[in-house]
Amino acid sequence: MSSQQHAATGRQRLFVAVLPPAGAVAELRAAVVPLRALPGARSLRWTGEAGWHFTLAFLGEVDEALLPDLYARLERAAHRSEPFPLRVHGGGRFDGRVLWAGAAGALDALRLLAERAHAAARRAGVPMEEHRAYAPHLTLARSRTDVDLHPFTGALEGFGGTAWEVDSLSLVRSNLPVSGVPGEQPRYEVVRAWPLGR
Ligand code: 3AM
Repeated sequence: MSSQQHAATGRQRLFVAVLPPAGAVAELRAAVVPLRALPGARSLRWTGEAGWHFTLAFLGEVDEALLPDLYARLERAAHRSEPFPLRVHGGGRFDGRVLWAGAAGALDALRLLAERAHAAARRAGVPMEEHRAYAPHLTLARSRTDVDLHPFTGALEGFGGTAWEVDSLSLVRSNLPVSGVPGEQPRYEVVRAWPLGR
């Protein structure tokens, strides 16, 4: 979506996420290369590594009038959480539709940060869906139809990335494609990021 459209609609599609650093992305990229050569890989829509993230809370279309309060509350949520270690580890799937890489490390801290981000958005007036059990995942590929993702999750089983220190919380805008080209991906843009801890 262009900035002109943002101005016209006064709404932005947003989510809160933890972004892996370049080193973690490079390791995961190397692990994903053989997956993309597996039978059936071509029928999946693979996410671009520039947009790889662990979603903490999906906010949907947010009225821009809510943004100042949302920023303030997310900043406070970030300050309440101390930095914690995380690494990309293994993988899984949501049915036959979504293939993802998993996480290991201080998952309780990640979960707590997700809860705080969710609560911050709700208190800022964003109509949030009920907070479901948080499943840490980094989406690698999606399918429009149910497919057997076991070969892909199996290939990811042994993968364990190097840990890094999660030290910031990011608010990301998802610019949906307007080209009409089938399979085109949304473009993600970090709107703001706040450091964890004090
Ligand atoms: O990359 P992941 O899978 O973590 O799936 C969407 C993506 O998450 C998710 O928000 C992230 C950025 O688009 N998403 C999109 N629509 C959603 C919805 N209605 C949603 N999550 C929950 N409810």
